[in-house]
Amino acid sequence: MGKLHKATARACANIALVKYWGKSDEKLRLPVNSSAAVCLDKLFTRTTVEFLEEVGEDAVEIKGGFLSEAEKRRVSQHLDRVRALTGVKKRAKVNSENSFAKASGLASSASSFAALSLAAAKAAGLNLSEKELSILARQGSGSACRSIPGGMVIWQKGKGDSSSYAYQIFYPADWKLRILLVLAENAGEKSVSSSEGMKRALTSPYFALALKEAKRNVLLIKTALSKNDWKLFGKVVEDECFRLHILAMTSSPSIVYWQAGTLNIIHRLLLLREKGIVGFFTIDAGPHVHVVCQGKDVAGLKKGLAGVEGVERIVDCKVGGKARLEKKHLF
Ligand code: 2P0
Repeated sequence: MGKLHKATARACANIALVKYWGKSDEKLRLPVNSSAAVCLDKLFTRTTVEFLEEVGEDAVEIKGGFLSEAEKRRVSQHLDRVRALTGVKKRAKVNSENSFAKASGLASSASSFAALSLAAAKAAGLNLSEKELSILARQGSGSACRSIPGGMVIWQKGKGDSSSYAYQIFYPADWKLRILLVLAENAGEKSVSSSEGMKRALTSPYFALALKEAKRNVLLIKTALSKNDWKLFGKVVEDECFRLHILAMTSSPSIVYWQAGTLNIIHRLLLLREKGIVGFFTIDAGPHVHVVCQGKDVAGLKKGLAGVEGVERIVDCKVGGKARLEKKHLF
């Protein structure tokens, strides 16, 4: 066991290009299919962890936010995983801050559990490899495993706990990839959590077909990246967006994550595309639209999307880096 000390980590959120929407093992958070994602530099979480001398309850806080008892318990359970790896019995103090609002489909659990995993492992004196960290983060929240390597990533489904993790993959540099996060109005806190949504996905009559499509789309996106095929890349991204939302809408009870603004944004993007301004849409478990585009189209897209009804604001992201330790602590 290494020396205990205070540690702070920072991790980016990520937006799925091939979606994770169903588990084969809920406890270990093993997915039914491999997925792909890209990390977002403007959306990140910073977390400080310190294992204190005394025993008792963990003290978990989020700056400028509120955590329910269930959320605090989920953090404690994650700290238990780190304690089990090290033999550390002490309770921890955890402080976190997000660069963005929690929930409403902004993938805060991905950046949160990635930052928590790195900070807690370091604070407990563990030096884990990127793969080991990705596995640990996955156990806390599935999509968090993709925030560990950073960049463009594949989360391979694997055959079990030790082979289900994310790794970085190449994407063509000449795309100068950007992600415009177009925030839709009336988001609020999302009504159905991703974990619940994934359970319900199994009730959709289209589940088996959707799973087959997901497997095909992972292969197709790898092909698009290796062959520098932007059009194919975009086709897969949008097909995957619809795949998730078809599953959600046809679950029992059904889930509709979209708001009026969501559909307005899609239609405007299709119109702009006809004029040669290309941005591909993808939507997570919320109403906001992530527009994946090349650097050359950013100005045209921002201008074209600005006046759309139901749009709150646009966050212009570059591809985010890997989870890393920071010297400045939150307490
Ligand atoms: C994804 N989402 O691939 C999909 C698409 C949201 C929509 O992964 O239950 O918070 O903690 O493993 O990782 C969000 O789900 O779910 C998610 P848990 P998680 O990004």
